[in-house]
Amino acid sequence: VASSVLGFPRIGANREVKKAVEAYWAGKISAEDLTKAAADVKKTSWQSIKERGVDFVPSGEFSLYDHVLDHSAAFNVIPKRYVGHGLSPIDVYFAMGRGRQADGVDVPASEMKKWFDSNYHFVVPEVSDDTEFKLNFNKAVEEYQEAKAAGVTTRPVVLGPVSFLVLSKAAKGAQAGFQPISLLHKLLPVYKTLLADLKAAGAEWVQIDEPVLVLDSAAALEKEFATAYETLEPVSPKILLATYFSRLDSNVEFVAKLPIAGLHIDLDRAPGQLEDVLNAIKPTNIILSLGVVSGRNIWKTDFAAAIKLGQQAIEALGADRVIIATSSSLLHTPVTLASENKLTAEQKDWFSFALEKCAEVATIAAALSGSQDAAVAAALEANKVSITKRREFESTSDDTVRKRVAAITPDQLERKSPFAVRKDIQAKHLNLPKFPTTTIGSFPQTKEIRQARAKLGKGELTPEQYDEFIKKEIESVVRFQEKIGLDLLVHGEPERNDMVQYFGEQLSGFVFTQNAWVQSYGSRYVRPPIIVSDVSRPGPMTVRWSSYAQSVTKKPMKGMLTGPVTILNWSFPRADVSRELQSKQLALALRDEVIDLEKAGISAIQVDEPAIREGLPLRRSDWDAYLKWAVDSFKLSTAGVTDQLQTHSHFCYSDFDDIFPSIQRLDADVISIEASKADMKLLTTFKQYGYSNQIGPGVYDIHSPRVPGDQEIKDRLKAMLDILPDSLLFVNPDCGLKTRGWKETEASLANLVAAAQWARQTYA
Ligand code: THG
Ligand code: ZN
Repeated sequence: VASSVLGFPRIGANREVKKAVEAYWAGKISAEDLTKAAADVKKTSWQSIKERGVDFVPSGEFSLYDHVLDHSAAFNVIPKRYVGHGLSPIDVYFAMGRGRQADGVDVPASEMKKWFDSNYHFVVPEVSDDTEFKLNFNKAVEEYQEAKAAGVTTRPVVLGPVSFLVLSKAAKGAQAGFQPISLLHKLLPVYKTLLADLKAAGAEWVQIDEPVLVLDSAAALEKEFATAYETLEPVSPKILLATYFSRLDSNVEFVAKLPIAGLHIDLDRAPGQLEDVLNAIKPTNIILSLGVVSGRNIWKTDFAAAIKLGQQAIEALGADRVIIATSSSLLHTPVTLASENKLTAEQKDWFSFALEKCAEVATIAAALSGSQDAAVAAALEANKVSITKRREFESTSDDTVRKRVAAITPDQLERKSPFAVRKDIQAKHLNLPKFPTTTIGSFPQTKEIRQARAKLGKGELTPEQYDEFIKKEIESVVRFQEKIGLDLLVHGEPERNDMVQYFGEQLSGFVFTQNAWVQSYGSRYVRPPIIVSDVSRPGPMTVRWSSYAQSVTKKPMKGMLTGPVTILNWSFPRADVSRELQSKQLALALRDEVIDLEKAGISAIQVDEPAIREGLPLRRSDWDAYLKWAVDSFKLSTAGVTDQLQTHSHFCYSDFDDIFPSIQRLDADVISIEASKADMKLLTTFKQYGYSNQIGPGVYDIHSPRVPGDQEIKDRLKAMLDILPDSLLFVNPDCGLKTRGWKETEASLANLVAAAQWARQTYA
């Protein structure tokens, strides 16, 4: 039984790659320096994976920005707007990822989308009938050779042609109704060259990722898969077809007929699929790679449970047809537990990060191979002890919280009166003008704010000094908003780092890491908190800051919270209880916070749920169950207030078509959405569904430093009012302002306020 890892984090144990990439952008290091920094990290990763006893070490999945973008650049899928500026290939690559505004070049970034149900974003390829695929470079071969020179023979990884096209979108100007997958026959010759070169370079195997195989939509792509793999197999190294994040379901029927040498399935997310898959591939020669070590979570693998699955596969297929693997790439886990110095020994014993997971697959494979090695026996024994201790810890629960969740009643999910009644009560109470202006919550996180937080961490500022600093920041943000003329104010969130981290730190049931960075997009990383036990709120989390902010102004102040579903999605969740239970516990903690905010005199509260869409299961048959508890959790957290309190929510990703009825069911008094990019199509959807509550479609895009002109904002408002009733419209930017500078924030918001004033006169 062999062992295998599907992919590895790119950042480097000390964030070397992130730092080098950002230094390159800042003009501080050369392209050669960047290549060298990346080469060092790759070499260390390959060697460390191999040292832990892994048979199939991945290469080629490393990236300076995003692996989907790497494929687009390699296949010449480069939108015209990036061409002809005289940029070097690496600068064209980065321009596609993050846009470029310098030396007379002004091109926006390509669209990013969430990678399946993860918090990782990929850069969406843009294709049309005009796309001229060619192989600009062969990263798979280059990194195979690079690893070989470092003494490691790897199994290169490429994203499969069907997934590449399914994840692509039609380029601007493509014919109406154009489907990217229609380009398969044009793209396959490029893959043929890529794979033939890989074989010529000596690669025995190649891992071809086709994650779209776990989607319902793949059922209609049987022909495309057959064409692709019948074309590629004759020239390719042996193909391991990798699927992950969900189950194959009936797609396994046609997958088993493909000319592939191996198939990888995710048994972390979908252990129930093993039997079906075994039955389907038993009559073939296909080797099965069992994804038993989670690539999405950080809990130590229960070896006994994994070995059981392995044995089941061995019984059906024989030991030489079974591989033990990570469930997906380890991209979604932090590099190593060795960098954590603040976790207790007990906590450290619960977890396993990427490097530790490499040792896990090797040990499980060795055990299944009948190894008599003393080190393997010791590792098995140690795992048994760790898992037993963790189970003991997990069996302790917070009875108060458990009972409270069990006692949730339907009336706790509903506001006292329907929206139509609440709306008038709130209008009187808040005294907001028509077309009220507001912002999404955060204001620029300046260098001074980040420095103050760092100083607090190092003990260079006392908590009292830090509090004074934050109060001053809040007061100045309030004065700024009054001066600009905004109606519903916010405190600006200077006290928060990452919002999920901020709330996790104030709740019990979470633990924190120092270095457990996970890539979100490009050079941006997050450090997800880890939920380890029942969640509760030891005390108010935001009341102090919100009520201070309210105390320095007569205008209404909006309280700012992150919703239960988003906190859950952007944390590493427990694996011993359901996501539903964790979400409800978070919801109760937030419910108490919302009630306390109202008691403290706050009259509007925003509970953000930007991750509600990304948490949607990949298989449609699982949607209803998720949406039920996700929406209920939001309602539970927000419905404990009086009718006069105005609840808000915000969604960063406007991909709502699938979940529209659930957005309505949230029953937030006001929602703000990212509509500035998606044009007006989204609003038409809202109208079609008859959305009845108030709505603030972003009137400008905050993801760019560009200042929108006031006429531009007026035009947007006009277009919105063609679709939505004027009594329901709020005026706001499309997301929080924390990544922006003050200068453009001031100019943009001034134009926003002017446009709202114009609308009040025009639509009086
Ligand atoms: N929090 C979390 N996940 C998220 C977002 C978030 N996922 C989606 C979206 N927002 C991603 N956006 C960002 C934006 C900025 C950063 C990360 C994700 C960022 N990170 C800093 C960096 O990489 O340098 C580190 C921040 C820190 O010090 O904590 O700027 O808002 N959980
Ligand atoms: Zn947002």
